Amino acid sequence: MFGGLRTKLKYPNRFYRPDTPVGAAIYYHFAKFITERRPPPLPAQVSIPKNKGYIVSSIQGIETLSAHVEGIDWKYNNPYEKPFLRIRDVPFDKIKHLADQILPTVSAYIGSLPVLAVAQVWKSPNTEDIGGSQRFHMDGEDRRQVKCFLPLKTIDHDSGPFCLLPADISSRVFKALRRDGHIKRRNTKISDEIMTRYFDPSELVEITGEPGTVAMVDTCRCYHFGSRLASKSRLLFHLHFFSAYSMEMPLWGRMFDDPVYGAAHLMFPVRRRAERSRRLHQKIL
Ligand SMILES: O=C(O)CCC(=O)C(=O)O
Ligand SMILES: [Fe+2]
Repeated sequence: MFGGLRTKLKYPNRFYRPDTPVGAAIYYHFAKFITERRPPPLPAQVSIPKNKGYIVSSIQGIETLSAHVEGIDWKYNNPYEKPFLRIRDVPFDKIKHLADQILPTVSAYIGSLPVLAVAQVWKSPNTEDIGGSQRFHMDGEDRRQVKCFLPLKTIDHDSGPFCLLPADISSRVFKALRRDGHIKRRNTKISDEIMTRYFDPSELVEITGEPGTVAMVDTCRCYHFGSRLASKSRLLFHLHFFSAYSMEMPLWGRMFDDPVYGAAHLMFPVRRRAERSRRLHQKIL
């Protein structure tokens, strides 16, 4: 019984998640204040503009994943999967060379050491319209986070691409939606019928590209959707980073018992959490 209470206090977001930009910022600074402080992040060559909340850049070495991806058995459906978005974890040693290239950018943007929450291959058949993340929403894990999308085969307009509204536009839309009583939280899914009243079609950004492209997107600050009905399927590699002060992280009791990753980045799997969620990659980078 006390074990359960202790876990809840460690992960307060399990009973209350402050899912507004202000609420998320307050939580972030609180968690930062009570957890250990770390050296500032390394300077990055590619930076994500704060006002836009996303950038599309290039990356080396994605082809090293080909053999792994070809070997994936997509038949088995695990309970965490959505029918319109099939997900398979990739072992960390197979993706370290990709994480290495992305890390300085993510770290500079988030403003703390990032945690790699997942490294996965995503396959979207784009044959079903179910809802969920196929509708406009923002994510609720943190004040800022970065999701990286790396095409494993060409993604174009007809592959159900990930689409976003830049952070400045999303902020304007969020305030207007809240003012008009449509939503209270960032993560609420919104129909196109309502959403399209609040932005101009020219403001929507479609994330397309060849293998070798990487889109880094703050999904907590940019409205987005993906895997919608389309004539082609979509295959990509996905890396998800949040801050060390994310609501997904324990407030205390972290286990710093694993090797140091890179010069300024500490890595530790938060084992109990990782085991519980079956996310094997949760490391502080
Ligand atoms: O299927 C997609 O591209 C959307 C996924 C999504 O909402 C997310 O990664 O947060
Ligand atoms: Fe999302």
